[in-house]
Amino acid sequence: MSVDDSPVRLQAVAAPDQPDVTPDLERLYRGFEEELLVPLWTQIGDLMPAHPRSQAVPHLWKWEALRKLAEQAGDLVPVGRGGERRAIALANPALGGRPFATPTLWAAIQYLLPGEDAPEHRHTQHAFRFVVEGSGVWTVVGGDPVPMNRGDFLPQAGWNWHAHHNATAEPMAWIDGLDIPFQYLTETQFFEFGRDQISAEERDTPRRSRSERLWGHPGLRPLAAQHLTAGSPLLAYKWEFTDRALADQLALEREGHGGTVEPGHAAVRYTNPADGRDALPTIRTEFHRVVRGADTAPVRETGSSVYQVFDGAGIVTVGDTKWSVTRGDLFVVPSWAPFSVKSEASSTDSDSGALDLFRFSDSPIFEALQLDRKEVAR
Ligand code: GTQ
Ligand code: FE2
Repeated sequence: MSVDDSPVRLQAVAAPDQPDVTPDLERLYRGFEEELLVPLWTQIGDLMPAHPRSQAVPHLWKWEALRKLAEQAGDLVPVGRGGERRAIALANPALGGRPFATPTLWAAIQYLLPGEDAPEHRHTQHAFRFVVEGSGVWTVVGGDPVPMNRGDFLPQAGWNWHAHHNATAEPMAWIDGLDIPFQYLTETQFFEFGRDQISAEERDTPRRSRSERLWGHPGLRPLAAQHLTAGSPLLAYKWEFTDRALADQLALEREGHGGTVEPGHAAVRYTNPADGRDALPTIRTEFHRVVRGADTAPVRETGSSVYQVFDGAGIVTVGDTKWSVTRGDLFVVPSWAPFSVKSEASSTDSDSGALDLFRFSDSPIFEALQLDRKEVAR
């Protein structure tokens, strides 16, 4: 990730721990170049830094700007076979113009007009949807139509067939998160087109998916269910449950029974009800609520995150960068960059009085490889 694509041009340099720059040394370095060899001593600072030095930079995308451009794309760009999705990705300004929010994570706004279908396909990339506003689209995963409403989180592990279907008279926007950059870098991707049209039954618009009816009961595992595929069998985590979990944590804290990660900061992780692990194999997903006036301790972690403001407003600090954020805004926290927030009222918000943040990260990858590290300053 930190190795750039241009061939290495070896420079003999004068430095205290380096040999004198002589014609012999120059010849040695030209010899290395001809044989495509690179000596460690010229690269060690970049290849083996004392701590992660991310190529990605902190960056903020304002929801209003994204939404407006997605609407324009809706007017001008059809959705169909080939392009597959009207999804517009966040491109970190330090990642060479690639559609990568971070070195491992894809984040995009997707937009579907009334009556439109995004055709069926499947891929090894693990994915999710998160809804910050609107409703009316059903994502059909493995033949199961799953409604999408504000606050809902919908994981969809790799290799599941999926299509999206707008069954209402309103356009809808939502965000997608995928591990596209990670699989691009590790060269592990497969992709297949599905049917051009989904069936009439798959165009159903139930209030709850079959997956929720089977797996969506806290602490109750269906005995009949075989769950053999990767990732969560529960295809939607509805807002009412997330909201209640966070409200309960804060109420417990007020009553003196703990429950929060730090004062005024409630948080949950979306987990797989079949095994208690992350809802997706490569992507961790969380929801954080910081009550108005509270701030969080600066944290830095290996691996990168993308956040979306779900509600409220506040000040976000990532390393030396500070932003005012409001509903829908998306921002990136690079590996090992210290991150903290302060929940503050803004002139425009009309909310519950807390800063609500949806977060996704690549932590499961690094936990599996025992490369996870975390420091909390406070
Ligand atoms: O909705 O299936 O943003 O396959 C990128 C790739 C969305 C999707 C994206 C995808 C999808
Ligand atoms: Fe897809």
